[in-house]
Amino acid sequence: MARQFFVGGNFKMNGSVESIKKIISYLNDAKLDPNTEVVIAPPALYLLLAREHLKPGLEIAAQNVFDKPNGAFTGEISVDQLKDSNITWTLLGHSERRVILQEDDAFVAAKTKAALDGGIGVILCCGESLEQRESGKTIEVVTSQLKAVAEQVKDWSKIVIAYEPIWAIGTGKVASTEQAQEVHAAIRQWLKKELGDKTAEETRIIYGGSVSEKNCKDLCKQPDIDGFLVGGASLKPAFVDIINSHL
Ligand code: G2H
Repeated sequence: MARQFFVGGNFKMNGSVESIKKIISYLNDAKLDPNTEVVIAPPALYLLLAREHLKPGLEIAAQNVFDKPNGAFTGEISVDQLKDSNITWTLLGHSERRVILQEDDAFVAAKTKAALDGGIGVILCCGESLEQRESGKTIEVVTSQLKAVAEQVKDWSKIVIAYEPIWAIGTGKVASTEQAQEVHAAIRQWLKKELGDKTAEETRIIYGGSVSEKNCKDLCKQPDIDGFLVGGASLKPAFVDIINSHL
């Protein structure tokens, strides 16, 4: 079965009530490729607003979720609270959280397991720094980030892997189609070896890092690129062109 194209919009810590409503009404009115699965990730404060205004069929992701059930965890949001609010996905392991908030592989894995156990889909981010790329460690870094999750999670059917080279995030420096395809193919090989043919065949591996309406067309032609995680451009009308990159 062909993998369904998946485009996520990561708003990061951007937006206001007004601007998020505006982006959503633009998406609601746009003609979107019906074969693309679309998920937007506004800041936590605006998740309910987004769910209230976004049309059915388009889904919403949190940018993070905690690995413990409801309780005394100031500042965190639980899987149950996401479900209660009709939020069906979460991003996890974004490099901005790994680097700035110092989240390690084990914590990302624990949160992934908690989300999946509670029925929330996970857009699981991985990626290497420029220094790691230049020292030839890209595949080793990316697969060790994924291995931490594989140690706790055997069913990957609700995981979408987002490969996001850190050096390409928000820099305007996109990985070349060859560089991206090479890592995506290596991730698929790793899935095959560690989790079997079916998981390797069916898991979506999307690319993130300065994706724009200009570079998406070439990237999406690569055999192992199954969609995009879009940051800056998801706040602009160009997001629709990226969703429709196959048309
Ligand atoms: C990578 C990406 C979205 P941008 O972080 O996750 O952001 O498209 O701005 O590089």
